[in-house]
Order: sequence, then C-alpha cells, then structure tokens
Amino acid sequence: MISPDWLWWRDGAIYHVYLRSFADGNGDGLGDLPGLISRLDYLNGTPDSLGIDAIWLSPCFPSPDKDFGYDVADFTAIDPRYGTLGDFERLITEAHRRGIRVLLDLVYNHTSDQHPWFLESRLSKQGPRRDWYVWRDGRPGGGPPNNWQSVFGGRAWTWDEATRQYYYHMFLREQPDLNWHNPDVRRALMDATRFWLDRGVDGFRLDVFNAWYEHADYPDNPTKIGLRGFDRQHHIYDIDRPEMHPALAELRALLDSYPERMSVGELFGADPAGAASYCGDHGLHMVFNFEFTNRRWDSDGFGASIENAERHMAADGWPCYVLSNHDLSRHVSRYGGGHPAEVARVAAALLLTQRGTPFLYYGEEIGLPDVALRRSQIIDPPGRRYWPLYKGRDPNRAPMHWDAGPNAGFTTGTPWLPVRPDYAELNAAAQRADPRSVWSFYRDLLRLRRQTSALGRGAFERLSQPSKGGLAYLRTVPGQQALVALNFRATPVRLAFQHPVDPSGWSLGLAAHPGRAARLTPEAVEIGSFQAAVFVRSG
Ligand code: TEU
Repeated sequence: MISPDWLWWRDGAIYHVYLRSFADGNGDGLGDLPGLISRLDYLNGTPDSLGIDAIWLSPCFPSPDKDFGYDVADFTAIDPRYGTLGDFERLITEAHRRGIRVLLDLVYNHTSDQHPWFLESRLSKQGPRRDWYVWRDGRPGGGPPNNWQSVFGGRAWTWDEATRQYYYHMFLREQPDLNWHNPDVRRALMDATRFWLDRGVDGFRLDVFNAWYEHADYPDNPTKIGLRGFDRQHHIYDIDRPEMHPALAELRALLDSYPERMSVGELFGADPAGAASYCGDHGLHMVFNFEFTNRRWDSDGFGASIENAERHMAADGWPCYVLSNHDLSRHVSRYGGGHPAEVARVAAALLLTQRGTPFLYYGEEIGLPDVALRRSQIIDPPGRRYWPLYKGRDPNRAPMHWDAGPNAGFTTGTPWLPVRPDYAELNAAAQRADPRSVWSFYRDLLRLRRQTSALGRGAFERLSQPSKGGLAYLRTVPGQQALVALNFRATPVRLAFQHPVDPSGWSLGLAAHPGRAARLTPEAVEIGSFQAAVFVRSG
C-alpha cells in the first residue's frame, strides 16, 4: 500500500539525467531535450517503466562548455544545442503527465567568463557590475591576493591586464566566482530561480552551494598535507561561510511560496554534522550524502556510514544517498569487488533500502561501468591536467546504452564521447526483456520501496555483527518492518544477529537472485553469493 501522505521528493526516487549523454534527438552526437522527451516512457508512466519519480537535469543553459555546462552564460535560457524553451516547456508537460517531477541544476557559485555580467564586470573598475564578481589588487610585493587554490589546479586568481586586478575563480579561470556579498547578485539569482519556478520546475540541485560566499577580507587559508594544491589547505575562508544560512533561508522562502518545490545541495567536503546544519525548514530540503561514494566494497564501512548519517541528521533534516554521479567513477567500476552485474544488484539494494531519498545516475540501472579512454581522448579539464594520477570525469559520462543498434541507440551521428564497446550485450532493451537482469531488479526494488513505507521512512537498526562480507539491518515504522540482508562477496555467508529477531510473520519481499539462498532464522540470516534479500512483515 502506498502511504496516503506520499510526497514526491521525500518518498520517491530521483534519476540523474546527464543530458548530453542520455539521448540525442537530432543526430549531432549530443544528448538533448527532444531526445530525453522521447525516452520518458522508459522512466515512468507505463506498466513496464523503471518507476522513478523525478529527474535531475545537468545544466542545460547556454554555455561555452569549458566545464561541460557548469560554466553558464545565461541563467534563464536553454542552450540551443539542447533545444528551445518551447522544448523545455514540453518536457515539463510530458514529464508531469507521467508522474515525473523535473529538477534543474543551478550553478550559482560562478558563471562563464562569457556571461554578459562578467563581460561587463571586467570592462572597468567603475562599472556598475564590477562588484558582481570578486576583484582584488595583488599583494603589495606582487602576486595574487592570497594563497587560495582552484579545485581544478593552479591558483584561484587570474590577473586581468585591462584593469590590472585579479579575479577569483574556485574552478577554471573561465568560471569566475560571483560576489554573493553584493545584494544585486543575490537578487538576480533569486529572480533566475523564480523564472524556472514559474515554468513549472519542481526543484533544484544546487551546485557547490557552500562555496557561494568567501570571507570578505580574503585571508590566506591555513595549509595541510594533501595531494592536489586544493587539498593542501583547510578551506576555512573560501567554503562554509556563515552568510550561507540567511541566503538559503531566502531561497527556501521563495521555494515555499510555490507548492511542493524542493532543493538538494551539493555539499563540498563537509562532514555529516556540517551537512545537517544546512538542512531543515529554513534551509535546504536535503544535501547529498556522498559517504557511499567514498567507501571501499566492504560491508562494515557502509554500515558505519549509515549509522553516522543517522546519528547526525537534524530532526527536520532528510537523508539523501547516492552511489554515482557525473563527477565520479561509476560505482561498479570504482568498487571492483566482483562482476559488475553482481556488484550492481547488491549496491542497488543498499541504496534503495535506506531512509531518505535515493538518487540514481543514468545507466546504473543496467550496471553500466566506466568507458576506458586513452589520454588523447580525454577532454575534461581536470583529467587533462592530472592524467594519469586522475583521469578526469569523461569515463563516467559516456553515452547511455539503449539497444544493440549503432552507437547503442544513443545517436545517429558521432557521439561526443565514445560508447563502450560492449553495448550489443549490455543495454537497456536486452535487460528489460530479461526478468533476471540488473534493470529488472532495479524496477522491482523501486516498486517494493514505493509500497513499503518502512523502506523509505523506517528507523535504521543494524542487526548483523561486524563482518566485511555482509550487512543485515532492520527498518521500522509503526505497523511495519523490513529486514534487509546483503552479501558483498562471491561466497555464501551467515550473518549472525547482535540479538535474536522474532521469526514470525516475515515474508520475502524480493531477492536479487531467486535461485540463491535467503534464509531467515531468529539468530541469523543465511544468504548466497552476492545475494540481496528484503523481508517484510506487518503488524
Ligand atoms: O562539482 C564540485 C566539484 O568540484 C567536484 O565534484 C569535482 O568535480 C571533482 O572533485 C573533480 O575534480 C560541481 C559539479 O558537479 C561539477 O561537475 C562541476 O565541474 C563543478 O561543480 C564546478 O561547477
């Protein structure tokens, strides 16, 4: 039974569409809005859809693409390569018709250096938009104003000869930081947000929101040991400034003036306690919890991550777990631990049986791994800079595998990134026809989750004793319990409980492998290799 107070962003599952790689409607090799619209039935609205409740679109605004859309040149338009504003409005209508909400990605820490605001700002020291960005004189003896580093390598300051000052950019030099201390900037960004709310957008993912503000005096950050320049500093003056809180409260009030709108923040480097401070009725609805993405394929670590998140979650906060995204190696490649299809099912069960809102990254529902690329094929700036230490983000942004046709059904042209060579076997069409596939397991899990409020909302209690191989936990709401058992290894495992469990009334809701063991006793659960089982009971 679906709960009568079901709410899309709290109880649903959200699917991350990396637009440029999802579906190409016009054959130019780049995914676009018409392509996405043509694939909406795949996501929801028909009996054999995957069954997700919302999509998050990576930035689809006009952009010179120095950082693949994260350098925005106009916050209130659609990049013509993705379609028109008319296409976007059609997307909203068609998505809503299928029960799919739409989230946009707001990149408000910086703009493109081609944004008209920056072009005007850099013209003269006296211009009205000068203060919309962060301009500073060099140090008295010469050199940049302070020691701050760019995430993508090198100094975070670039000298502009025309007006003989430095401007600040936490990312590429083509991504100058907006000056959030200026109330006109804040107003302009709230207006841009309202522009999309008025067009029916249901929510927003906020790019590196906790870096919007810098300390107004721009002091040096203290240094520490680390690999890249950026990691060799404590980011106490360029991240997590207290001014964030009133800005988020203003944004929240704007969202709350529309029905059922939501926000999810991409938190940069904060711990669970820091994360909790940004969420709640006067802040964001939730922030991504990246704990699973930092873990090795070791069940104890995942258990600790969940307990940690639950411990620090504020009373009015809401968890939000994720395994993969457009910045990270896809989890079946990152974790290793076994055949990708085996790891994919266990990871899916882990993700979709937690309290909170799960985000899926396109392709994970078929167990898609990274694409292998040579140095010459890398186009992502941090990958080009740090190769081979860090290969960048292209491998995890390769086109979706739709079917066995040319270019995996992604495009009739030349795909902007190479398609994996194994798409003839590994694709959505084949997996949808196979009830034992990773795709079918995702669909079944999503269905079970929707019907079982204990899974989405229930309190978490770890049941199994410490073990690297497996994890069992209980999820409880009044009147219903779920017991989840996961085996991370290729050999069967017996997970002994920390205390006995009443054996009556349980039924097996779902198992990743119907042919492998999933046996519940009062003292333990026995599960086969890479098995993932969900037991449910009512009363
Ligand atoms: O990401 C924040 C960020 O800096 C990291 O996730 C980074 O991409 C990673 O460490 C690789 O070096 C957000 C976006 O998700 C990312 O795609 C953008 O490039 C970045 O902000 C700048 O807008």
